[in-house]
Amino acid sequence: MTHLLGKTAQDYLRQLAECSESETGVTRFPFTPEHRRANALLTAWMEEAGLRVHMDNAGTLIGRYDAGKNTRTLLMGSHQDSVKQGGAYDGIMGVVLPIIALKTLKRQGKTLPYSVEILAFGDEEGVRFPTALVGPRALAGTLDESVIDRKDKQGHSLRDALSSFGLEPEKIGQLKRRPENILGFIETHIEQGPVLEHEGLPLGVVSAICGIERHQLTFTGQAAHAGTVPMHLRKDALTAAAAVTLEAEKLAIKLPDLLATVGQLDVTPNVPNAVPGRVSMTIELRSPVDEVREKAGNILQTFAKETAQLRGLGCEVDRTYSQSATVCNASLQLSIASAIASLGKRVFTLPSGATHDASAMADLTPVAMLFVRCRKGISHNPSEFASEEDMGLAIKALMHLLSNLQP
Ligand code: HGY
Ligand code: MN
Ligand code: MN
Repeated sequence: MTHLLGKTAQDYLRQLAECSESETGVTRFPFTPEHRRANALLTAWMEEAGLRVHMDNAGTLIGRYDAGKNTRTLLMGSHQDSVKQGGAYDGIMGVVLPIIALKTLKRQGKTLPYSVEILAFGDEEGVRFPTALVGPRALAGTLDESVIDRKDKQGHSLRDALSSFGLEPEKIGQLKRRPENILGFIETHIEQGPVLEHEGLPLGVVSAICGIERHQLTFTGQAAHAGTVPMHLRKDALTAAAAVTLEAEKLAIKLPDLLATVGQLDVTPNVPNAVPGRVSMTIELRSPVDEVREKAGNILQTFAKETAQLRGLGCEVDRTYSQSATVCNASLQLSIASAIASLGKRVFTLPSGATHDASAMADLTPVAMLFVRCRKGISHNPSEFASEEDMGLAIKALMHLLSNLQP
């Protein structure tokens, strides 16, 4: 049975991986034709599991098991989107596994004393638009609606993307849920790191999720001929960006619990024989301690401005996104731990250095996460992999949890 459940999960995830813009790995950005195709598959499977399906105005696909009036609702799920050339499990596996768990319980004739909604959020990765977590923030009532006017690289605003997806962004404010009606949010996710594999365990309980922030920096100098302008007369935007990149690395090595990444550089004109006149770059900072992350963000913004001034460049800095660290709910952690123990597996607890929809959901309701072992700890990469066996066990754990949760 466990094997069959895992096989179904692998089959669903294979089909979803085909909803990708790239041939290598999975590239599925929010509010694109690939997102639409993935939603069509998810809708069919949700309906097969007996769920009533709709999409809310923040682009979250929702499948509801209704236990009747006056019942509270357990929320489950994760995100449908991927990074560029990412894997087939990050996010979407956390939508697929609870669907299969509910479908199996239905087949067994089991009913639950509370309602359940499975959520497939549109945009967790924040790769297309310089914002993320719009879906869960809308539910929590924490969405800063000005982010809806942020634009992707092609100049399309999130507002236009939502509208062309058939949604009404002006109604996002109405999505806020009442916490008293919600039992909690359980997110199942591939670990994305090597710890469970190292422990020889298929599943883990997440204790806490790190915080994150992103900055967009733009240096403006002067594009110039690489052979005629002496070094001391240049206004090179890329050397400034390089200085900031190294400073971010230095700071993250010095401060405990800080990770800093410069993952994106857009260089203009980006040719070998011109001094770069303009560079736009991102800095992403993560820490389990919010104060450390916020302090590092301020230090790096100041450093960028000082570097620009010293080099006679223009500099714009913008903290485009931030999400504080989250501690998972103790009682829901225990429910996940008992579900794992019921499978005869050792209970192991670990923190998450990746961020998740659960971080934003924590502003609405208690959250907890079930991690599934990740082959070689590789994620955000086409070779990301979770085995059928491990996913089968995760589905069994979710079924145990659903069957034993007190409303
Ligand atoms: O970037 C992250 O931590 C996550 O995969 N969204
Ligand atoms: Mn990811
Ligand atoms: Mn993810």
